[in-house]
Amino acid sequence: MAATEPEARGEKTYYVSTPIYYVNDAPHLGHAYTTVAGDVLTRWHRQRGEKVWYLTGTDEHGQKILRTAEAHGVTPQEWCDKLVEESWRPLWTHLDVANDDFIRTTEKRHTDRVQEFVQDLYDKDEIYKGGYEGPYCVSCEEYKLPGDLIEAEDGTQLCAIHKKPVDILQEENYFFKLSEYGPKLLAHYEANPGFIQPESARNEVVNFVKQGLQDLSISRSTFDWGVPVPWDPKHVIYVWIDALLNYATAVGYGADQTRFDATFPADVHLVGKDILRFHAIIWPAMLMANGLPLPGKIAANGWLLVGGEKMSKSNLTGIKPQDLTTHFGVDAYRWYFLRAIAFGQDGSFSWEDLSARYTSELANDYGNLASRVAAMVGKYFGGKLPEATAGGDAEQAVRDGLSKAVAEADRRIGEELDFSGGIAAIFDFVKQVNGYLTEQEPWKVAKDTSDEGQARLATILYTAAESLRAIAVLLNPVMPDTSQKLWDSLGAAESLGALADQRIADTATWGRLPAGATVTKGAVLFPRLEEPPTA
Ligand code: ME8
Repeated sequence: MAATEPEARGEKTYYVSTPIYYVNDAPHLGHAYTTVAGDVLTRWHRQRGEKVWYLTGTDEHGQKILRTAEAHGVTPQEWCDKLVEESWRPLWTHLDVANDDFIRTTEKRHTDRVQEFVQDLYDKDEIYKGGYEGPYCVSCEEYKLPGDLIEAEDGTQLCAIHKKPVDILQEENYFFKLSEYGPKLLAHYEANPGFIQPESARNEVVNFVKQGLQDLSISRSTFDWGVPVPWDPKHVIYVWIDALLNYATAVGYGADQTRFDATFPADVHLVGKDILRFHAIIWPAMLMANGLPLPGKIAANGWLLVGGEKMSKSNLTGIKPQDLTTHFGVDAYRWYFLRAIAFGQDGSFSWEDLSARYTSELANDYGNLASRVAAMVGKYFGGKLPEATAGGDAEQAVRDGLSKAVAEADRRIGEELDFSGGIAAIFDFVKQVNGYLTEQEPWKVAKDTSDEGQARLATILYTAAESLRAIAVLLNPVMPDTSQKLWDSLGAAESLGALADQRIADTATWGRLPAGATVTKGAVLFPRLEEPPTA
């Protein structure tokens, strides 16, 4: 463990959030993509020795949920309780997601504070009563602008995202003076170039704000499934205002000031492109209006596409993560989407690509390296890691390769949220170690029974095992179960302690595994794939 705990050093908690998902249906690959990315990011920062808070949860109010519950003949609360307990929480457990909290917007700890926040805005004259008529997409839970609509062949106006007809709503609502925040938001984007990631998302937001913002309707009076407006309970608070506030209420807003100050604002809000404007425009404006600090970064991931279309709950291309984990295992699943798709870009998923990468990179490159080294330490040294010499150029090249991989993975994953680049850097090192073994041919050196020959064999196998020690640590945020198996097979816990306590900064320090460590063959990391199920 680090000498001083992060709390004692007075450091701000590294706080990462996922969107809180609508519970109108069960989660699909798209939701899991964002949530696993956040899990890898937070696990990485934990291994840096930082204090971390990882928040996810569910968005349970609004018309979309209400209509779904009605269609199923249950109350919205009953519907949400069932979906959360039967589908959402179990999936995150299944995928090894180590979230620190799970907030539901129907919880009192949330609803009370949402009312306080909105009341504060009202008292500060940031909210007024007015009327509005316009096209509304229930799937987005959003009034649409003309540019957000497409026309069906029969002339019906459709939401461009959901391809579903919009409703024309006319309501007397409360409005937040969003239009006043355009210049302040633009100044913030300008002063903080990393605030919106990637660049394309940033440009989209900047252009949108430059066109001028309209005030935002923040209440609804035609249904009551929501948080009542405190000064006028015939209205409920617009589901998006309610939802965005989860990022504050979950970490003690209005309830535990010490905790709030140590955690808020989020360092990274992970979101999909669809909800970028809510997070990069409305949320910062709400915070500015109430004098609260703004988040560090809004990072938008691209779409997972199936057959060229965005995968979604409503268009029935939603594939369940469990369909894949049953076949490929949880770790390969976690690894695949981050490895194969540049974060921030759209990416197509295919069974064939996952299968091919599983076999070549996980089973052949990584799994075989681990099993070969364990087998050779077993065969030639009775399963005790031998004492090594410093070796020569070949060993120096491996040590240099490791230093490079650690620095690059730390920068890319820990700072830039470039998961595919960071994982590629680690796998380049895996390839390098494989290449080292192929060149050094320890199985041939083993035949030389002289002291020199045996010393050389010891050095080669130590170099490979020590490299695997580092690989286990570096891949732990991505594939925790596999890393644990490898850690156990290297006998590392006894000498180095728990895998979760290993620091990224120490990873490149050579010689940590002590001679004499017990190396066992352990479980096969990536078993050969079964034939794919036929449809
Ligand atoms: O928007 N590819 O919830 P939601 C990649 N409740 N990511 C995807 C995806 C896909 N095909 N489909 C979904 C909401 N996602 C609101 C959020 S936050 C205060 C309120 C991911 O259930 C992506 O992160 O519709 C997207 O933004 C989120 O799921 C939308 O989830």
